[in-house]
Amino acid sequence: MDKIYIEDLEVYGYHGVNKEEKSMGQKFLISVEIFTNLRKAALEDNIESTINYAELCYEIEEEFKKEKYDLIEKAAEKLANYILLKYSSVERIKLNIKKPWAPIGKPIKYAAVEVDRKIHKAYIGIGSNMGDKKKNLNEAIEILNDNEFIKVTKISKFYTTKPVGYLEQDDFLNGALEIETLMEPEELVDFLLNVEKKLKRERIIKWGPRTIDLDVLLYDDMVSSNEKIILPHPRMHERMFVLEPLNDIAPYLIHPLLNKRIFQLKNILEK
Ligand code: PH2
Ligand code: MG
Ligand code: MG
Repeated sequence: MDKIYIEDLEVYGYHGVNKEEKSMGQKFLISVEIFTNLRKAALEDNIESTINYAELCYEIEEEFKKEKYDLIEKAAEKLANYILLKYSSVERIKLNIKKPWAPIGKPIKYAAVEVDRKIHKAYIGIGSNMGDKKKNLNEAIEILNDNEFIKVTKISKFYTTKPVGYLEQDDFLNGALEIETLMEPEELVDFLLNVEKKLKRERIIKWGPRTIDLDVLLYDDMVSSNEKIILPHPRMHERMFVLEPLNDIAPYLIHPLLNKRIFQLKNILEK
């Protein structure tokens, strides 16, 4: 992958645990490695087709000085997120912050942190079978979009579906979403649980009625089986109420374990 580098941009800032660091400030050195495709800019020789590193330096300085944090970890995370969200052409960023004057009473060249971040693409199954179902789905989508670390990039049609599993309940309205997110899978699950709570979902019967259900179906091409999240969703390929809406927004997406595209899984299940 192509990259743009900025090395050791000097910025005077006020991050630090000690109160003198916050009042007097000190020198920081900020480096970024920006993973982005440079071919278009190279072919066109046009500054509009790339990220202007001069502008970027000014933006980094301004963003870095906006707040005072205790930790350079926090400052690095904030800056990396800011750049990823601002520039959609950035696929990944490594951002390094050095503190050459770190007041630790020992001679060091510098103390530093580096974060390595990228935007992830995930697919979410949404469903509701209580109250105003359509309103519940739309409210959930709005809450997702309002989160600074999530952008809803595609929304499927909504489908009325018969309950699967526990049958003594009302029909569902189901859909699927594509999102871009800076959250890690576990964070995303926690966040979705909170949205469910906010929309007053009560977990009484397993697979029973719910105002809103938000399930992570796929996250990049990650395969995982940790306690908090199983990826891909272990039952997604058996459920038409998942595959039908997902097929609207990502028919050619490949299920990383079954090695089949969504439209193929849907065809198999229809037979
Ligand atoms: N969700 C379930 C169980 N059964 N049936 C339909 N039709 N739609 C759902 O979203 C659904 C279900 C558990 O999450
Ligand atoms: Mg579910
Ligand atoms: Mg669920």
